[in-house]
Amino acid sequence: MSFIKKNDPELFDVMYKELERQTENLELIASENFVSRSVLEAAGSVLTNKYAEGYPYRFSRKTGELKYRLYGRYYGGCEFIDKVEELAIERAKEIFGAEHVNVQPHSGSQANMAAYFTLVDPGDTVLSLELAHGGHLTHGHPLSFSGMMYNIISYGVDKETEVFNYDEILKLAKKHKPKMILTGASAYPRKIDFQKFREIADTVDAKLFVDMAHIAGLVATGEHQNPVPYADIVTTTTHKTLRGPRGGMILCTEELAKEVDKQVFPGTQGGPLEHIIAAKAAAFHEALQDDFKTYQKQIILNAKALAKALKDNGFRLVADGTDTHLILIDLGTKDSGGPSGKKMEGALDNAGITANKNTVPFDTRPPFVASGIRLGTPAITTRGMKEKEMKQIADLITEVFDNYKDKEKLAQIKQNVNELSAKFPLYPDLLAEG
Ligand code: DSN
Repeated sequence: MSFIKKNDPELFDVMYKELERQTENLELIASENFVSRSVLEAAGSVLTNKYAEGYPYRFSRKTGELKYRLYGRYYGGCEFIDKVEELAIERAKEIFGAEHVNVQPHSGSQANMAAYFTLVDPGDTVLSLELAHGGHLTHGHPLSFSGMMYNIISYGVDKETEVFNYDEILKLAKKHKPKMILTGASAYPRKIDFQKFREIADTVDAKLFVDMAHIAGLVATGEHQNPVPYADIVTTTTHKTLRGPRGGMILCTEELAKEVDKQVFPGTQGGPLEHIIAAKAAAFHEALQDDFKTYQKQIILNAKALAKALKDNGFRLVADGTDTHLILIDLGTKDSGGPSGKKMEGALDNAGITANKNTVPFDTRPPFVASGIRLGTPAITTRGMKEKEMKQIADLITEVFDNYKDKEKLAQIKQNVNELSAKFPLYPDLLAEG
């Protein structure tokens, strides 16, 4: 950041403070991660200068076949940009075994919008996961385009087990006859059976759309069932377990390729962010290496170890634990006397532990207060932490819970948090530039 430091100290100051925050704190937000220097370099490269509306390929008018470099761009000078985007596409296809990939969505929400536009028409019925049971805004929240444009019928988790009851989802599908079924979650700690969802979709002749944003890294290395063989369209972000830059991506069948591409550009976006697409290519290269498998395995080992230690310390976990990267602590209702999700998030922040409040299934509090805390292990696993540190982190979280009103105590806990973080250096050369 030496140029910003020299030319714009005001901006440098806050950027450097954010670097310190990421370095010193414990990052437990389940959807965040720390990218490699290669990904950072690509995201901060001259590729940001280039307009490249269109694609590095065109569908042949005669056969419909997709061909690379047939002047699918609306601007000149795209010969190297084309190669960058091809690399990202081909690597993503190899990782997930997809017939067609669009790497241009600027975000997960935009990828989801293009998927809806491809598969359903305004007013159509969509069976989708309830936000309070782990779904995402774009899965049908009334204030999102998805809730505004479609007739959303929500399914949730079973009240007893807090996991999906596929028989109940089938019943809902038979009753409402949706044109599309959507699954994938932002706060569901257990594995999802995409094959079962396909069977349900086939029973009612619906399309299946899977948003695998949270688990894409686990899917990439076989730690979670791959939705690609089962879904008509799969979307993902690239910055969560997949550990790439902030962005989105769509994977689909050859049959839907043309329509998906049309709905991304010009349907919902203009010029692609080619520097981010280069960073996606860099991350996909990393995802194809052997050590990425080790990393994804450790994410789950860490999540299981953290879940066990939290349970041993007396916390109740939604769905009784995890088999992914994510844990949802139920802090109890207002009457049980503990902090709300909002208060616990604030107390954790004061202790240098970053996490987010989250509703739990059948929550009695509104989403901005919530009764849960969502935790995830992708970022701390990237730092090199293992099962031993998970026990320490569970104890630190427990101390915060027990002292959530005591600012002084929280400041003391923060010192222990910072000591633990310091043992696992992050971006040391960037820090040295300060
Ligand atoms: N905001 C994301 C998350 O934290 O899960 C969802 O895309």
